[in-house]
Amino acid sequence: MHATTKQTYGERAAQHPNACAKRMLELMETKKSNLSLALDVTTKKELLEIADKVGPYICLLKTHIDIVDDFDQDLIEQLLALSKKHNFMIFEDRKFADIGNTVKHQYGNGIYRIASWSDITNAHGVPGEGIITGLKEVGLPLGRGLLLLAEMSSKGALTYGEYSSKTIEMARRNQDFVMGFITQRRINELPNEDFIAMSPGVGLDVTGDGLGQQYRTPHQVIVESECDMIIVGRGIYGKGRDVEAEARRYQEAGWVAYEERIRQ
Ligand code: 5BU
Repeated sequence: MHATTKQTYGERAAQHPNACAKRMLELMETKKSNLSLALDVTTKKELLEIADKVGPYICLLKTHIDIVDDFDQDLIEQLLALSKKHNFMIFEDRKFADIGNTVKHQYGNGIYRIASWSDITNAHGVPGEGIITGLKEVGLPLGRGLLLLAEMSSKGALTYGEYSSKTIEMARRNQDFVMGFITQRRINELPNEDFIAMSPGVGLDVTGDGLGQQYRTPHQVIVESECDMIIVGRGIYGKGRDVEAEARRYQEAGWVAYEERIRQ
């Protein structure tokens, strides 16, 4: 077991050198939530309604802003207001994957201006370290944080072995901006390192979605794989589900698993 796995989120926050990671861990501790909602809906109305319902239970709202048909600046303003009302951070799951100069503009410009509102975003290591340098130029002055994609949840993903190890090395060299990983298991940490491990592909009722997604339970993710945060989408807002009841259920499951882990 890694050293940070046994520490509380609060203990880790107190000594974390990365400002965005520190804020994230503090929020998880005070709100008693390691649940992130992956809100993949395609209308502004649904996005805002579900975010308002689930807000009290989550520490992080994960968006795919480019799938919203009626996106406008008002959506961003309302989303930011909800993040203040319910005290959650925002993570645009943009998965940048181009050269430094291009991602810099994709992050800061265009109609979405992601860096202006999203606390956290993420990137693939495929293009090499320039992708971090480019994103950092825009994000670091704004106090933003970056996650690298170390491992994906989908069947047949190519993110393993040497690819994942090299991604981790890139993160190590950029700890001022890289705050953690999207991963299926906690990454081996060196002493004095603390990367937040966030894991998508979480569900309590089904094991897949017929399109390659693979689900594990909060217990598998938090206790067995030693990740810090569960990212749950359709398990909460899928067809016929009581959104609020499901959010509460996943928050509890994630927190119970975390308490079991730090007691070990
Ligand atoms: P779901 O409805 O719980 O399956 O949604 C999972 C979300 O996490 C969805 O927004 C994906 O884009 C995202 N995701 C993922 O499922 N697997 C990964 O490896 C990565 C992101 Br990276």
